Amino acid sequence: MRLEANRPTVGTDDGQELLCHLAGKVRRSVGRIRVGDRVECRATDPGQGVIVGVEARGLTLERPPVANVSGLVMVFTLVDPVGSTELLDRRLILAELYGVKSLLLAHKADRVPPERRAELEPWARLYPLIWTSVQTGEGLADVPRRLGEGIYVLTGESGAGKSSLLAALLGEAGPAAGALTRRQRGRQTTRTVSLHRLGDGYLSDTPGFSRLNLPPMTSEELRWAFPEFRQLRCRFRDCLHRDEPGCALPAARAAGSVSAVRYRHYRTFLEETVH
Ligand SMILES: Nc1nc2c(ncn2[C@@H]2O[C@H](COP(=O)(O)OP(=O)(O)OP(=O)(O)O)[C@@H](O)[C@H]2O)c(=O)[nH]1
Ligand SMILES: [Mg+2]
Ligand SMILES: [Zn+2]
Repeated sequence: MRLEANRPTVGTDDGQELLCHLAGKVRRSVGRIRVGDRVECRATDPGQGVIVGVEARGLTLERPPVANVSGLVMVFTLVDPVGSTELLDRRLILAELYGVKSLLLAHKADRVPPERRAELEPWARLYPLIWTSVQTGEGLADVPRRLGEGIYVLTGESGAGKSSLLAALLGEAGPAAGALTRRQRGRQTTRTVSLHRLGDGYLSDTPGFSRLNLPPMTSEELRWAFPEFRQLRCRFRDCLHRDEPGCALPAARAAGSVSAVRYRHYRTFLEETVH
């Protein structure tokens, strides 16, 4: 399913693509249709149809607007542009809160000298991470294997290489088919959301965004969203790992199981939580 100028295109089980309208009763009950929705649709004219029902949704993201999401594929670059690890951690926290999988693609690997790869070690210890490059083809074959079934959403900062990656994964040369792109400041910037078959699942391209506000969450929820904290055995069960007596965090930091940069981000995000 993809949306162009707000008209959904539905891929049918027998491999057709139908440009659809929403039946009035569907519009009234679900409002807008989203990429990733599973719909019942009836062919009308050749290549056209009408959506008469929408299945109950699983996890649905507002931004990007994708329904039935199984996981986030986070494209991160150490060069051109230098990615923000704080933004990466915000995305990882979102995935933890939503209860969906995270896959990290350390992209533009062709531009990263081997000795710099250790910079992403704090994340590689916690989440599956694949070094990828559309220049050399490194890592590309591993991506569909790692994803499996379900709907995955590509996220990452503008210019990180999401559209290029998707095109390479799909074996295409240019921007992904179905993604409406518009030239802006000399490069292709993705404007709309689209869904593409990849291996046993689907992958959606999304416009990059460089700000990300976390949804309102309590400090306990935030603490839980850092998997490396879960095995800490502090004196107090509600320990927030700041300066509490008997906190196991200093020892974990010394032992290297909690990284300095992730901890610094945690303290930043803690200021944004609702108590
Ligand atoms: N060296 C190198 N450059 C790459 C690679 N992948 C993408 N690029 C370049 O990075 C730039 C941005 O790529 P896009 O795919 O448009 O980035 P995007 O993440 O889709 O950006 P938005 O749509 O704005 O969010 C382009 O100039 C690409 O040619 C890579 O593996 N290696
Ligand atoms: Mg793009
Ligand atoms: Zn503690």
